[in-house]
Formats: sequence, C-alpha cells, structure tokens
Amino acid sequence: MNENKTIINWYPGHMAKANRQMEEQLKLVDIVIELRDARMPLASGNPLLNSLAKDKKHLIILNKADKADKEENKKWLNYFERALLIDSLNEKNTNRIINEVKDILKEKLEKAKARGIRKKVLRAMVVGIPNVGKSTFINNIVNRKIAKAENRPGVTKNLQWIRINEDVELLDTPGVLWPKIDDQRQALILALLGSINDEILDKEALANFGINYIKDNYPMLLNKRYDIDENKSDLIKEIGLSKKCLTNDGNIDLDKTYKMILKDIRGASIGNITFEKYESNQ
Ligand SMILES: Nc1nc2c(ncn2[C@@H]2O[C@H](COP(=O)(O)OP(=O)(O)O)[C@@H](O)[C@H]2O)c(=O)[nH]1
Ligand SMILES: [Mg+2]
Repeated sequence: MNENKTIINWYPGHMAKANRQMEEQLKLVDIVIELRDARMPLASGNPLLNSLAKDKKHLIILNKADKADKEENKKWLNYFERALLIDSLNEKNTNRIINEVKDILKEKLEKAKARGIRKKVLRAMVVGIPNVGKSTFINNIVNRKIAKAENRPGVTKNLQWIRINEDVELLDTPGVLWPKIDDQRQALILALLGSINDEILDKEALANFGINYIKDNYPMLLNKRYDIDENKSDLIKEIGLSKKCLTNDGNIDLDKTYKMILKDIRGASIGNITFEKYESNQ
C-alpha cells in the first residue's frame, strides 16, 4: 500500500478553522472530556489539544473499553493522570462521570464557595476524533438523544448547554479532533479501527496488518474465530477458505475476505484486542 497517499488524502484541509472554533468554545468550559478509543489510546489522541486547552482541566475517557484487552485497559488507565475506562454502549455512566468531574474540579468548587457562590455549575465539553463515540457518550450521560453526528468543522451554530444534573452541564455539540498522523503505524491503526474514511483505504494492506498483529499478539484468537492454524503461511487465504468466502467459480474471494476481517476486527467479534500495547509504547 502507498501509505503516504492514504494519509495525505485523508488529512482535512480545514483543520485550522476547526481548531480556532474549538479554542473559542474551550474558553467557556471548566473541563475538557477527551474521548479516546481504549484499543488505541495514543493513536486516537491529538497532542494539539494540550496546547489548545492549556490551563484546562482534562479528563480522558478510554471509550469502547468493552472491545479492548482487559489487561491492557488496566495498564493504560494507570498511564494517564486522570482517566476512566468506559463502555458508552452498554453501561450507564452518568454518576461516574459527574463524580469524576466534581473531584477534578473540587478546588474550583471550594473557591467559589469561599467567595459566597453557593451553587457553581461546572461546564464541560466533549472532544475526540471521528467515530470514537462522542455522540453515544453524550446521549448516555444525559440520558436522552441529543448529540447529532456533527463532524463538519466550521459550522457556526448557537451554543447549547445540556444540564446533566444540578452541578454539571455539557456543551451539546462535541468538538471534533483530528488525530496526529505523522506516525505511520498509528495511521494504520486508525484506519484499521475505522477512524479514517473507508473509500480511501487499501483493504488488503489493512487486513494484512490486522491479521499479522493478531498473529503476533493474540494468536489463539485466530484459531478460535476462523478455525485455522495460525502458523500457516498465507493466513488471509486460510481464513477465506475456512469461512467460505468464495467466488462463483469456487476460488477464494479475497475482497470479500478482507471486508469480513475488517468487520470482525472493528466489531471485536474476533475478541478483545488492543492495538497499542502499553509496554511497546513506552
Ligand atoms: N462497543 C462500543 N461501541 C461504542 C461505544 N461508544 C460508541 N460506540 C459505537 O461507535 C460508533 C460511533 O459512535 P458515535 O457516537 O457516532 O461516534 P462520534 O463520531 O464520535 O460521535 C457507533 O456505532 C456506536 O454505537 C462503546 O463504548 N462501546
Ligand atoms: Mg457524533
């Protein structure tokens, strides 16, 4: 695959404008809730956020923790200063988030109290890369459907605040970040897990990258899901054959096999996999 081509095409040109807009919104909040994907805790981050949101309190949500390797989850949780492992799809997270936000901002709350402000409402903003689960997370903690898919930067709209409870409110539109892409391996992981537009991807390269990673790190999952010997040489073909991804004339349908593999990896039906291991990223 021509990796450079993939990456350059995908990088949005209007990022500066989106960043300016986010910088304005950040001025209004007490805390930034940054969603990352627990399966790629570094690749799904954006170092630019730290400069955009300097002096802001920061909570990292390792979202989709239900799809990641549980052992790796524990290690990554320790790595970040303030972080939570979250499953926005199957668990109710409102209280955990409110409590964590209040704890992070307790000094601010105490100062407000000392100044005679009885009820200070804390304001938060959710940010993260496309597809990381921002809308799902917001709907989960506010308990109703609010956050629309709003991945277009530069769209001016009136800011709306959603009350989560008496103490915390949330900006209704999450801020979209673009991951940093000068690391080729991280770019591949982002593409593999579906944070980069599908049309510009090389499915063959991604499926190979994914299967090789799983072979090296979670070999037993290949046998479990596909009923193949993970030591054979051409694993993609073995998988296609085993899962009967065949053309009309009985040959292995590679395109169909790649698509199935990508779907299995993204949906975690192969198993819980973390694509950035803590130890190899220190
Ligand atoms: N398994 C799992 N899926 C999630 C979680 N959060 C979001 N999703 C799914 O990830 C996809 C993208 O979520 P969405 O909220 O639209 O992401 P956004 O682009 O950041 O707003 C959707 O299919 C969600 O159902 C999670 O914690 N666990
Ligand atoms: Mg969304």
